Amino acid sequence: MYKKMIMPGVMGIMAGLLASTVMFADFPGGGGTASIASANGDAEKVYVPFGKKDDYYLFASGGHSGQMFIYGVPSMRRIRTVPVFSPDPATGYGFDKESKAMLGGYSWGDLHHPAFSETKGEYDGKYLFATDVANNRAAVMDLKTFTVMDMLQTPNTSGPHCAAFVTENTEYLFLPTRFSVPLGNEYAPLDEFKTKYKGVMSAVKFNEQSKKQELAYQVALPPWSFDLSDAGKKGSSDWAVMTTYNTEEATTNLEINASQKDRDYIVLFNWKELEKMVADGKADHVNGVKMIDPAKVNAGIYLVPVAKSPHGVDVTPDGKRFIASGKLAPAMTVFSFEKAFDAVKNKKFAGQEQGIPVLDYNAVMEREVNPENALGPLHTQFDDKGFAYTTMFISSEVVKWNIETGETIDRVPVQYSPGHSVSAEGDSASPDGQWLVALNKLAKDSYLSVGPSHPESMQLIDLSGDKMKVVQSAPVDPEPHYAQMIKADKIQTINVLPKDEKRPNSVWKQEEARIERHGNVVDVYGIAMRSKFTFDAKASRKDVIEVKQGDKVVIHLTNIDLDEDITHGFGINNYNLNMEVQPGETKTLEFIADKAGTFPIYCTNFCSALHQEMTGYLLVSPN
Ligand code: K7E
Ligand code: CUA
Repeated sequence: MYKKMIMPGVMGIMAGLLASTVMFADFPGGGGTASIASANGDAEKVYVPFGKKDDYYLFASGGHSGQMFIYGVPSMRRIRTVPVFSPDPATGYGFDKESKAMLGGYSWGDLHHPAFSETKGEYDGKYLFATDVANNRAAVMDLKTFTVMDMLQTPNTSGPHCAAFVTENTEYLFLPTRFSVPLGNEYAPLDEFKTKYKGVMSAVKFNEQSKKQELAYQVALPPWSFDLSDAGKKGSSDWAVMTTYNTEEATTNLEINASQKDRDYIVLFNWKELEKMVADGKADHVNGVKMIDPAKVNAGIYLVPVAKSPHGVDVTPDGKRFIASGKLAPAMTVFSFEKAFDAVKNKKFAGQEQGIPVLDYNAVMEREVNPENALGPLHTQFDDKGFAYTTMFISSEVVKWNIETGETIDRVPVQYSPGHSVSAEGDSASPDGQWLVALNKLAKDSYLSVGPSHPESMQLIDLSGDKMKVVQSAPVDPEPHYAQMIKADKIQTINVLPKDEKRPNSVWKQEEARIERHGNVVDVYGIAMRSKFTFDAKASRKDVIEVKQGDKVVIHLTNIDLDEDITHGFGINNYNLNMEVQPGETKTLEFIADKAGTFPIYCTNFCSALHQEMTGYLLVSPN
C-alpha cells in the first residue's frame, strides 16, 4: 500500500530526468519499508547501547552545504558536523583569522567525494581529503582533531567533481573537472569551445611535514566533462581511470546534446609517466602551473570507449578490473587492466581523439553485466568475498553481483533513488564486507514531514548473510553524494591540544594576559578558562577590552583548560563574531571596531556551572 502510494511521485521524477517512461518492476526480495519495520532481529544488530561505541565511522559528504557529516555505524547516530568549505558559526570556522583566510572569502562549497589517505592501498586513518565542485578547492581534514588544516585553490579549472581520489600511498590526489573553461578562466566565446576550452586535471601532492597541499602539475585534456575516477591498486597502482561525458563538446542544452553519441570514454592514465614527463621538463607553463598537453606529448593517456554518459568507475579491490556504470545504459561494464595494458603495449588502437589514442573496446572489455530490469547503475562498491554492489538510481535498488562471472546474486530495494553507496573500507585493497550504506537521493515518506523538501536518506544494509538486508535508516542533510567508512579503531583522536608555550600568540599564565596598542592596532593576548576571560592582567577589570572606533582589534585567545571537552566560546554581542577555542588551543579573531558602543562579550559554549558568568565587555569609544 505504502509503496503504491509513493510510486507515481518517484516515477514522475524519473520520467522527468530521463525524458522517457521507466517502469518499476517488482524485485525479488522486495517489501520496501515494511521489511525494515518488521525486522525485529535486526534491531539488535544496529543497537549500540549507551556506553558502547560504534564499530565504524561514516564520513558522509554534505554536498552543497559544504560540510561533512560524521555518523557511527551500525547505530547510524550522527556524531558531528565538520565544516569544510562553508563557514560554521557553531565552531567559528571561517570567523577566526586562520580559517577565514583558508576559506578564501567563500561562504559556500559543494563537497561531493571524500577520500581517506592510504598506505599500501589501506585506509591509514590519518587524513580525509575532499574537493569543492563550486569553487575549485581541495581540503584536508586532520583525523586527530576532525578539523580542516589546509585548503588549496586550483587555477585553470572549474568544478573538480571527478575527485577526490588518492593513489595507493597517497602520492597524489587527482582533481579532474566537470566543467571545461579557457585556461586561466579567461573570457572566450562559446563558439571557441573546441579550441580555447580545456578540461584540466590537477595533480595535487600532500606534504605531511608542512601539512600543506601543493599543486604539482596539470593536464590539459579535451573540453569534455570528467565525472568520476578511481586509482589503480596493486598491479595497476601506477594507473588511474576516470569517466568522461559530453565528448560531443556541446555548449548548450546538454541534456540532449551531450547524449548524442553511443559511446563516451574512460580515460586511463599512467600517473608515474606523467610525473616523469614533468620531471623531464616536457610540461608547458600556464599561469604559473606546469601543464602537460597530451596532444603534444605522448603522455601515457588512453581512451577506452564505454556506453554513453557513464557516471561511476570503480577499481576492484585486487586492482585487476575497473567497472563503469552508465546512467543512461542498463549495464555495468567490466574492463580488465591486464587487457588494457596489452592493448597499450601492442598498440591495439581503434583511432585517436585530439592526439589521445583510443583503445579497442573489445580488446579491453571483459563483460557487460545487465541484471534484468535494473536501471540507472551509478556506482559500485565491494566486499571481502568477491562481490560487487551497484546502486541503481532509476530502479531504486542495490544489486549484488559476482565480479568474476557477472551473475546477479541478490537485489534489495532502497528508498529511493540511490546515488552512491559505501561499504566498510570499500575503496581500500581489502574491504571488510559486513556493512553497506546506500546514499539515497530521495527519502520521500521515510520520516516525519518537514515540508516540501525532505532530507536525503542513508540506509544501512547488512551484508553478512546470503541475502542483503536493510536494517537501519537515517536521515541526512543535503547532500550525501559519497561517503567513506573506516574501522573506528583506526582513528586516534587527541583529547586536548598540546600545551605549547612557544606557540605564537599563546598565553598560558594569567599574569601574562595583556593588551598592547601599536598605533591603530590593538593586540589582545587573552586567556579563556573556567569560568572567566582574562584579557589584561594589570587592569582593574581584567575581562574588558577598550578600543577606539576604527581600531583594528586582534584578539588572540588561548583556552588553558587542558581538560577533555572543555571548550570555550567567544562571542561579541552585535558584532557578528564568534569562535570556539578547544582545550589547549589558541585562536585569533581579527576585526575593525567600526561600530562605537558597548558590546558584551560572552562564552558561547557551555563550560561550567558558572558558564553564564563567563562574560566581559568590548567598549568602543566614538571618534
Ligand atoms: Cu552525486 Cu559522485 Cu557527485 Cu554520483 S555524484 S550520484
Ligand atoms: Cu566558557 Cu562557557
